[in-house]
Amino acid sequence: MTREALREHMQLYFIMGSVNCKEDPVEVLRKAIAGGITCFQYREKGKGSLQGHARYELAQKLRQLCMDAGIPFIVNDDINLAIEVQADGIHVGQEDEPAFRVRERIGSSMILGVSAYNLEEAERAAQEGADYLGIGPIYPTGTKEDAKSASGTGVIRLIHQAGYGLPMVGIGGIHLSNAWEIIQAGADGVSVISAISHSADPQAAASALYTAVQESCAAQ
Ligand code: 3NM
Repeated sequence: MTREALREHMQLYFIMGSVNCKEDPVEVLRKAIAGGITCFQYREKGKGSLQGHARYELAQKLRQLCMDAGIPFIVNDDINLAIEVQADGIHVGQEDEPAFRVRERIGSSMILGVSAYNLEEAERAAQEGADYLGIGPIYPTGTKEDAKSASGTGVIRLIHQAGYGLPMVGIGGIHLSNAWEIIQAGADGVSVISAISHSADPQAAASALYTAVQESCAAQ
């Protein structure tokens, strides 16, 4: 996939695992896709998360939905699982395996996403072969237990101005009310968990977020 095609896919990047869902994750993803998400990350993490075969089986089902919809399926952190289900990519945080090692393992055809909290981490990720950056937490979030303190949108501006040219999404505490400013700061899209997965109507939530991102991009 070209960098510009990947940039397009970053517009509304939905992330979840079974612990983030109030109903069957397969149904949540089906609805989110119907609402217009442009990328998906399977993040099966935290207390009560699926292990072993159940983890693999859910990954397979979600992978298939993404394939049918033509949106990238990214696996969080678990390289073996990503390879097993032939994911389109892998996403790693700063506490996971270093980006350059992951790149060595996955080769050049798989997408590599890296989380960064500040300019220094973003620069290292760019040097180590990241294809896109997830910058956060921008706002306070209750979804990630070990999340750092919220940085605000200034860090997105700094990284945008540094000119690495990598597609980038903001993450952490993003909802309909603040999606606009993430794009205005220079991100290519927004990445959310609870704004979609905890919604009573994941399709409507995704659709409204998608429209907000589109409108903010058009106003750039
Ligand atoms: N990573 P919500 S914040 C998975 O800062 C994740 O890298 C973050 O969930 C980071 O959209 C976060 O519900 C949680 O706030 C995002």
